[in-house]
Amino acid sequence: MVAMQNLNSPMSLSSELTRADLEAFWMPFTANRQFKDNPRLFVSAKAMHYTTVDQRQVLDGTAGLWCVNAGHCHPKIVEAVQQQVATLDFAPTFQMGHPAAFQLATRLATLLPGDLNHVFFANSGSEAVDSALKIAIAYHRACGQGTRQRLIGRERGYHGVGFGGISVGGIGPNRKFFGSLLTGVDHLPHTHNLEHNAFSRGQPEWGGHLADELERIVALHDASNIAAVIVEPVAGSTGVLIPPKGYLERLRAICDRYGILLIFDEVITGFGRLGASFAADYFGVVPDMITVAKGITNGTIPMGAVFVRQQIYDAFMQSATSGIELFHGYTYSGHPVACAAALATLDVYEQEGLFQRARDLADYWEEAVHSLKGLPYVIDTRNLGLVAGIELEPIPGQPTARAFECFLRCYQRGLLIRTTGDIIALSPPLIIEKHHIDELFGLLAEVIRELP
Ligand code: PXG
Repeated sequence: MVAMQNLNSPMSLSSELTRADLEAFWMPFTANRQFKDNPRLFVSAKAMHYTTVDQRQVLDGTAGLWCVNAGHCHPKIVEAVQQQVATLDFAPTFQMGHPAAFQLATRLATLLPGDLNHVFFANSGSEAVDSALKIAIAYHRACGQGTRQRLIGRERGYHGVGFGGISVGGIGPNRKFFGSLLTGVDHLPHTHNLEHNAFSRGQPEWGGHLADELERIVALHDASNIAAVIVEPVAGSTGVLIPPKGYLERLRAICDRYGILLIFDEVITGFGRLGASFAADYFGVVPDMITVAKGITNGTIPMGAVFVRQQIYDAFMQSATSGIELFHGYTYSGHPVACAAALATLDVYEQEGLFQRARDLADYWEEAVHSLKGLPYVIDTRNLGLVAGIELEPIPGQPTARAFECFLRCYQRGLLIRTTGDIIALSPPLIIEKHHIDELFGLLAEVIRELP
């Protein structure tokens, strides 16, 4: 038995785990062999910090994976989960129900923009996205427009890992290993352009016209064949791509012109990340559906959801002759423990004014982000709400290596960042204080300066 302290890992000193103990878990989106040779393990968390297995504090610059908006182990959420699991551990929502699912949907409806007022529950962002795509196609059929089946995503879009999500998604490696995917999918061009927009503060000036590419796709296929367009209002996973001014408005206008549904995937922008309930509110552009996950339960219990407009729900209720209107759902749709977590999370967001807090801190955050301009290898800094992207010049012939080295060094120095390609993405819990922001960017600047 090889004790972890004998491995080449300064982070595993107090672990009881052996190298062999790490073998069975096939880790998601991870370089398994590399990680297991040099593991990084968290054992607890509180508010803004993780504690590592060797009892070091790590400042959370990423809210876990964009989900812990109210900070870690919030006592009110912990208590709500504990109570619920001891009271009603599970109840089916197929032809049965329990109060918390209805309460949560009603509560969410009050938070939603426009006439989005119905909620379909799933368990992850991926499931929420696949649900939304299925609802879009079935909706048009219910309206007597069953030829509208094509789906339009965007290059560099991330919509989870279901077959629907990777089909409309625009990330090469997420697609190339998995066969023919969904048919009938087109992609808008992405909007990222350093030549025009490097070091933009907030929304970039250049690129609104890229939404007009949708007109080209409509001309090619005819609107009568197109069901929906899905985009992240701010793309997260591919490196914090902020929508150019006017872009989302133009997408909305074109969708309206041709009767195409517009879906915002707000899995990372939902629940306060930009300083408003949803990106739809922040940008003042109301889509026909919104997909969420992550922050809906503060990351505590898995949950995803699709929010739909009144007219979409009505189309199903009016068209079905009788019986089940939508042949879709998950065993855990509206799981009681997830509902309890979400209700408590919404209470905390409201009582602590966290969305407003994010809005109030956004200027301070922006200054801190752009203070990195001029450091070695930094070719772009960008920000919106409490999100930042810092793009590093790749090492020639070794894309991703420089940012990953930065990630490892930050972790060793007590800071959790997230990297994608050669881009650092930051999205802290919304409870972050100014001194944490100073600490975060101070550490990051030091690490970047010391990069080989
Ligand atoms: N849509 C969007 C916009 C997302 O960001 C999903 C769907 C899928 O959610 P699930 O719950 O199925 O994972 C996501 C997930 C990162 C990172 O570092 C982002 C996500 C997941 C893991 C890492 O950017 N987003």
